[in-house]
Amino acid sequence: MPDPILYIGNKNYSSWSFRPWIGMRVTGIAFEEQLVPFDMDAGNPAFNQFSPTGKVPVLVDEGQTIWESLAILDHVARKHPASGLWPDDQRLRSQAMAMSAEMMSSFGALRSACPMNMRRPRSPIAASDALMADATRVQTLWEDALADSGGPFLLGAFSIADAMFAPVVNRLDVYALPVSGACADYMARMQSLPAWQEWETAGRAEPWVVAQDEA
Ligand SMILES: N[C@@H](CCC(=O)N[C@@H](CS)C(=O)NCC(=O)O)C(=O)O
Repeated sequence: MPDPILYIGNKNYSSWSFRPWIGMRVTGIAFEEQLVPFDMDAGNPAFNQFSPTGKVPVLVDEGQTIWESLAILDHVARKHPASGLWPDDQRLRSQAMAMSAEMMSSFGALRSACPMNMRRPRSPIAASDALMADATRVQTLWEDALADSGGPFLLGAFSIADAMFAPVVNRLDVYALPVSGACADYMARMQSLPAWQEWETAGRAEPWVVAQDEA
């Protein structure tokens, strides 16, 4: 059976693409990568050739097209239970799902004011109350999970929860938002993963600049 194909956008900017990519890479799930760069002016017409929503990421596995980052992670986690992407423990699995669902549905101020940007020089931006509230909630979530699990990742071993929050690690870092010691340590652990380094190095080397994502 051929490896599934993961369609992604620019590594510098595409936060939703980063989530399944790092989840699969860290846990050693094989896939073929197809990077299709953003064409924001034209509304990304190329994405419509493989994506039912016109968005990335998309996974094509055994003829099935799976869209939405969390659905892709769920698909590969169930297919590869030894990956630990979904923790074995029922309690931890529910926590991973709750955290991932909150990531999908929340943090609008953080997401819009601070686009993921792998090559952005670290510098602060004017932070609104809504942005600070999002940054505080994320850190409460991380601190509680790390204290409960003992680390080194949110739920102990690397899981879907870490993959879903990976772009937030970049955002808190490059926009120099205030972070607690426990969160700074967690961010450093994520950023030193070989998979993270591989993605970031490739993102930094990309030639494309998307003006609207340069906050
Ligand atoms: N909820 C979707 C969000 C996907 C998404 O918004 N992807 C962005 C790239 S990070 C995209 O394709 N944008 C292109 C567009 O909206 O035209 C997911 O989790 O996969």
